[in-house]
Amino acid sequence: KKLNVAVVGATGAVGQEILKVLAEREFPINGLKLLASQRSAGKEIQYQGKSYIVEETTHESFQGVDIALFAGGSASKEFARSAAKAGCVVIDNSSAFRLEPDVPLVVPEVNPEDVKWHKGIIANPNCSTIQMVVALNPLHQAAKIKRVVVSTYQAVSGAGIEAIEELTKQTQAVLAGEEYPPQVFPYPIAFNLIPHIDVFEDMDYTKEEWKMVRETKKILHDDNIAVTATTVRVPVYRSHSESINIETERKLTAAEAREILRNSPGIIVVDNVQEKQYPMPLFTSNRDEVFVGRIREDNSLANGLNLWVVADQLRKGAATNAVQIAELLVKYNCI
Ligand code: 11C
Repeated sequence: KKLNVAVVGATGAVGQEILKVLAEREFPINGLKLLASQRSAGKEIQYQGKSYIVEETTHESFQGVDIALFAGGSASKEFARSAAKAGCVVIDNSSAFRLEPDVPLVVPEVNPEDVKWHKGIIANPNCSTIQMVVALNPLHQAAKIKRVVVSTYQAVSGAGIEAIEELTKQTQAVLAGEEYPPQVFPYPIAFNLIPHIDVFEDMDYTKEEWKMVRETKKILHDDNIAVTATTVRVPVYRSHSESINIETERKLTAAEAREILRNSPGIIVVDNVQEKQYPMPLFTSNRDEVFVGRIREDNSLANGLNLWVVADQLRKGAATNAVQIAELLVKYNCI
């Protein structure tokens, strides 16, 4: 069966990637509607050789739509509930509904069955959470993770198209000895790191850090996993990297962990230090898999492991995960 699909936020960094992934995976589309804010309405976008005009999103946009993929941002709060009421299934990439009890939060490699109990909205987790849980779930199943300590190195494209331009122009300006005042980020990102993503909340953690804590528990169905995070913006265009330390109930050797991860869905292990092989953001972009390397036993802990996890956050962290959820809806016949 072919479906009527809407993409909300079609002109943004994630929206553009959603269109690419839908085409690549040959998602069965009957009609395609491209929606965005008033500012982007009227723009022309090509999809599989056909030209589409972007329309302004309204509460009436979703009549006759089977699946609406929301790229994220403020449109979700405004339109997702009314889209669901109009009878379509919303796959939402914003943070608005992720922790709502009536909204499944799904990573297809981890908790695919959760799509079955949707009530009109399914949430796509935060990008840095997705790549972490893809890597952690197989280890959690094998040895039960008690605690996670994660530090992220997040690419500028996580903050949208304007942020990509800010990194380029600011780098050029610095090299030319000129000033380029920050607009998207609170400080210059060129030749710098900023340990601050999104707004500060409880206990001086950022919202991005709390997302990693709370979303991980919901996706893994385990409120007992202790998670603490430090999230950092780095001058990289694309692909988030994460240094992850875990403590498990049962001891896992590095060799065992490597073997488990090699046999798990959506993961590529790149871990041969003799040959200088480890994942890096420059080489994981435009890929759908989560890359894991630097797998080592924690020398300071009886049952601890260190991992280095890198993935294209616009693809697996957003667009690909959302399209995989759409594929699950088709597979489980729950549209
Ligand atoms: C970033 N993780 O890299 C953010 C972007 O909750 O979906 C994604 C925000 C979200 O800036």
